[in-house]
Amino acid sequence: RKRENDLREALARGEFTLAYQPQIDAAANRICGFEALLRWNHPIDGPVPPTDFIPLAEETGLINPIGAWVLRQACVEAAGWPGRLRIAVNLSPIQFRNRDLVGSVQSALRNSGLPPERLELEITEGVLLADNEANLATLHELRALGVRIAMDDFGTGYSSLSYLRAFPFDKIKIDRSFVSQVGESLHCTAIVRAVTGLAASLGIVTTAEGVETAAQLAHLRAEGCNEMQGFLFSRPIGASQVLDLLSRNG
Ligand code: G
Ligand code: G
Ligand code: MN
Ligand code: NA
Repeated sequence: RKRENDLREALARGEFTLAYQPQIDAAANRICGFEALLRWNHPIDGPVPPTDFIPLAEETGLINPIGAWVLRQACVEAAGWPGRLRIAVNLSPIQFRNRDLVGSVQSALRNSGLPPERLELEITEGVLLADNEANLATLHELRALGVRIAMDDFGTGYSSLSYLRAFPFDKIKIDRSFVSQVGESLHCTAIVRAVTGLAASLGIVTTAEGVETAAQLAHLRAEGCNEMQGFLFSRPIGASQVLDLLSRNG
């Protein structure tokens, strides 16, 4: 398929960039980190949405070299940011089948000089599905490097609670589908309350994803959610805009 061949060439042709979306510490009301989001600018078709090309990259195994590039690039860019801002990088479950994952993370840290505690790896439930012992071992190896591990899209899987027993996550990202209706749907509000309460009692930080309105923010604050991410604060922005933003916000 044409798109597949294009994707194969995209890395070498330098068609990928990273966009960064700020994460805000709710108590301090300050940016505490950014999530790196992959962008592909196709030379003819223009920007291709990640929801289109990431599944293709996963099917073809191209997600491994692409994911290694994302780790390197995100760490290099974050190492140039002032202060102790964190950088969150999404990992595909497919990357866990690759024996080089831990090495890729290690070399991204070494080459960039980024302190490991400033790197956060976001994983989805697919990684721990079916009591995957090898993946669990990999998670522990990653943790041993000193990086942080976040559970992404929390609440959308089949047995998210069993994952919390299987691995001591540093952070839970409450899925946008709950956040979008917090304060409007009694069910969503109750779920957000339960997740933030559970996380707090386990010593796990919570981040709300997809915060779009001041009303959502107020409800999430009231429920004790620690960090906010969403269009209310900022869309994902380019690396140079990140530097502008940080120089303005001190
Ligand atoms: O902002 P956005 O449209 O970029 O993200 C769409 C989806 O693509 C999200 O589910 C996000 O987690 C995923 N995604 C974005 N960047 C990466 C990446 O570098 N690696 C992986 N595996 N997924 C990513
Ligand atoms: O799956 P993951 O959470 O990694 O992907 C983040 C995705 O959510 C990206 O596509 C990003 O652009 C998108 N996103 C970030 N903030 C918002 C928001 O406030 N509203 C909506 N609808 N999407 C958002
Ligand atoms: Mn994510
Ligand atoms: Na998510």
